[in-house]
Amino acid sequence: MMRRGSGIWSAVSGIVAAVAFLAVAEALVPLTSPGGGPIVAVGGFVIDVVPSPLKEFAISTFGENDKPALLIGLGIAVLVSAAIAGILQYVRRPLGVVLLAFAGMLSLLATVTRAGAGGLSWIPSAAGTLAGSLVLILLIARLRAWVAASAENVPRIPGNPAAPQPAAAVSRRAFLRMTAIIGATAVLAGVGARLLGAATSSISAIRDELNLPAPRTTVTVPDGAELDVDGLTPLITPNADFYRVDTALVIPTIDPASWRLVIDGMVDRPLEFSLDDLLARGVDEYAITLTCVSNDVGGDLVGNAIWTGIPVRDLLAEAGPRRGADMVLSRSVDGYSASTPLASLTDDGLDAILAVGMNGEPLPAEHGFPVRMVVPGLYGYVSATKWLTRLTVTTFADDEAYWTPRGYSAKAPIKMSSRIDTPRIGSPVEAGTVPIAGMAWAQTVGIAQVEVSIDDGAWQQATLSHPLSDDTWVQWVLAWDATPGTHYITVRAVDADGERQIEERAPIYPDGSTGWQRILITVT
Ligand SMILES: Nc1nc2c(c(=O)[nH]1)N[C@H]1C(S)=C(S)[C@@H](COP(=O)(O)O)O[C@H]1N2
Ligand SMILES: [Mo]
Repeated sequence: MMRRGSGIWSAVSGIVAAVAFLAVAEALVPLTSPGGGPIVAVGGFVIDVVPSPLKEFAISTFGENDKPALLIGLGIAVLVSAAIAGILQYVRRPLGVVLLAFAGMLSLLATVTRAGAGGLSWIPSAAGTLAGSLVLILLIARLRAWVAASAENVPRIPGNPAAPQPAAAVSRRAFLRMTAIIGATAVLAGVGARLLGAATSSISAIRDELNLPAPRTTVTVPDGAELDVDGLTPLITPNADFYRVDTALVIPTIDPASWRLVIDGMVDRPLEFSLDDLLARGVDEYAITLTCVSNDVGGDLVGNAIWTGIPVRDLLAEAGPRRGADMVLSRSVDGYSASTPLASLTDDGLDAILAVGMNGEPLPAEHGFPVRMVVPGLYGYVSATKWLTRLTVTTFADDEAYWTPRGYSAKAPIKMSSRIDTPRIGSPVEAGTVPIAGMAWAQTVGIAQVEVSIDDGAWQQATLSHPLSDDTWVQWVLAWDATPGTHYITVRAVDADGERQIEERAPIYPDGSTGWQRILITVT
């Protein structure tokens, strides 16, 4: 039986109980599970179980904001379930506590099964469940007392029929005061714990202070490598603008002093390296264009950086891969993994590297600090493991990477593509000579030609920038005599082997998109 108002107040009690749960849990996280508490674990769990098409949708809809969007969605789910738990507890004890304990159990499971979870990582969820249940029981008991008191037939004060019944007023005040105190304390404690955690995780300061050795060889951008066209993507993508794609809800923080790389599996000599071990070998610069398999035709999940690193082949040669191995499973501290053909990592002609620097700085945290892999010509998800911690030499038959059971191809070379950066759809241009310009890439092979067609007319040769290397994209430009009206512009590329970019559209799933980009432009 619910009375007017008691529904809302029981929902509020549920929400206050959930806030108490989260505050107690998050306050214990720094002490017990530095890899992340219930929020991070549940979010990570959702990311891992969400079907691939939904994940594609999230990346294409929210882009770089896919993680905040997930957190907001989770937050709404928690609020709604908490309100339901409150109402349930009011209507039928102890159903609300049962629901809360069930949610706590799920968060505990998500926390202890997370990669890198320690022996104490169950504590925040367990303590949170205890605190939340206690708050829920207390608040709902007070609420019931208030409702019961209001229902009692106490004689009204003569002459003032509107004055509340004394017993009801007392129990009402008791409920509201307790709700406010617990709610405020929980919010303060939760926020305080977060701030304290942020202040003590000084990885960004350590990163800023890390001095990489000077590279033995550097990449210089030759004259003519960069075209000067308004609206054209720069040849080298600044770190701040570099696309980011990963499954990490919070960026892993790794202390470079305790970081180790293990090489194991089918090798004669398992090896372990510290960051100093790697840096002492000497570093060189490599220009490599990274591409995400989720990059659709005309998309921007592609970026070009000058990476500082060391060749993977040298390390593998010391470990001595055994006969029969054909894959290296690279693993991140957060449980992510990628399957890279062993041959791509041992090939003398291919600069597969462990990168420690990006455009002259230590790797930014979101791009894999302190060490990630970069392999020219392979999509990021099968090669570019960030926050790298282990290379296991194995076989495609025996092992699979994060995305493989989720339907993506175990092997995925980057498909040649070309893109129009300017003019842009939705931005009309004035009639006259208009530069059409963009980027084209066919990593490891190189781009030989870019062709542009206006209104499906004859293909015209665009002028190419001088390529930095076969592993990077090139810029292209074509002067167009634009006449008023609407026009279609189509672009396609030819690689250095004489292969033409595939015209037929293919979706991202399962191994990358194909198709020529065709845009409609208005000329005024
Ligand atoms: N640890 C980890 N590494 C990862 C991923 C990931 O989810 N986790 N995503 C991969 C994918 S799909 C791509 S495209 C590249 C993107 O690298 P960036 O974020 O530095 O651009 O990282 C790869 N490395
Ligand atoms: Mo990707």
